[in-house]
Amino acid sequence: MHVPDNFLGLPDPHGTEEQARVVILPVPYEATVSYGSGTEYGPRAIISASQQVELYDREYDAEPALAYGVYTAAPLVLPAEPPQVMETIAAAVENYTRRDKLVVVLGGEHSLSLGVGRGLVRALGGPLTVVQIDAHCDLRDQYDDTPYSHACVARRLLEEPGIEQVLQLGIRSLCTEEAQFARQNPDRVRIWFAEDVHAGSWQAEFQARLRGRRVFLTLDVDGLDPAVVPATGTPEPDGLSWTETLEILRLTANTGTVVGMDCVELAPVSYLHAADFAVAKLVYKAISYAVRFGKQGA
Ligand SMILES: [Mn+2]
Repeated sequence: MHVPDNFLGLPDPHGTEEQARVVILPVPYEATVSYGSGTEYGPRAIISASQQVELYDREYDAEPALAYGVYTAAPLVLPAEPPQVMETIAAAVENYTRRDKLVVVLGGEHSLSLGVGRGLVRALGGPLTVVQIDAHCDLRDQYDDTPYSHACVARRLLEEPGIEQVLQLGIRSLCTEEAQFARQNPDRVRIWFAEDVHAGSWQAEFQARLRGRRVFLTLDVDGLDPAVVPATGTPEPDGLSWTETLEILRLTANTGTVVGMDCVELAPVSYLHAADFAVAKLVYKAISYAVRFGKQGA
């Protein structure tokens, strides 16, 4: 059987731009990777793997994607310099968001989230809360002599007009500068380390900080345990389980309003296709939560 080459392999009209509530925007951007490379092949690997994901979701006893529709756009063509890259991403995200689409950017390295957040604020205005699943805080002011490094993206987002706060979950690794910055800016940065999530002690304050807020969800796949997603540039031991990650995504979407998201830092390896598949399935779950599939008004 011929499978259409889009996210989830959706047949028409569920995969058409006109019908779809959701737009998958591949952004194969890689410029400042510091350890393992290959994130530019992430979008292609996620889309290919997604064609093996069952449309039927046991949690809903339904095929959610057929109800809301998912259009897969062509990969974004990017200029050379990071400031222009961010503007190109922001323009595309703004355009789809203004047309009432939920944009899901597939990366690529994490620095591209600056463009995504900027585009969302331009389309919707502020304030916007960033929910970041990640092994790393990405709060450095500079890294490898550039402010556009993947290691700085949360710091850059906090400098954007309209970005109110960043809530980080799954963190295992940070530097002195990042620890100090977080300590000095408690209203704008809240970190829940992986062990906080394991202990189940994060939900009450997380919901309090999120309730009634609009959310940009940025999902760095290294936030998950490398047993689930081994194919990523800067892996860290421990991490969020599959179940914990789904709980975070579910609570985020049910407490705030997810207005856009990205999924970054998959660096596919041919014999580690379990990683591609896990990420594809995770993106599908995150979308169904974000559009509040099956809930009143959805
Ligand atoms: Mn990151």
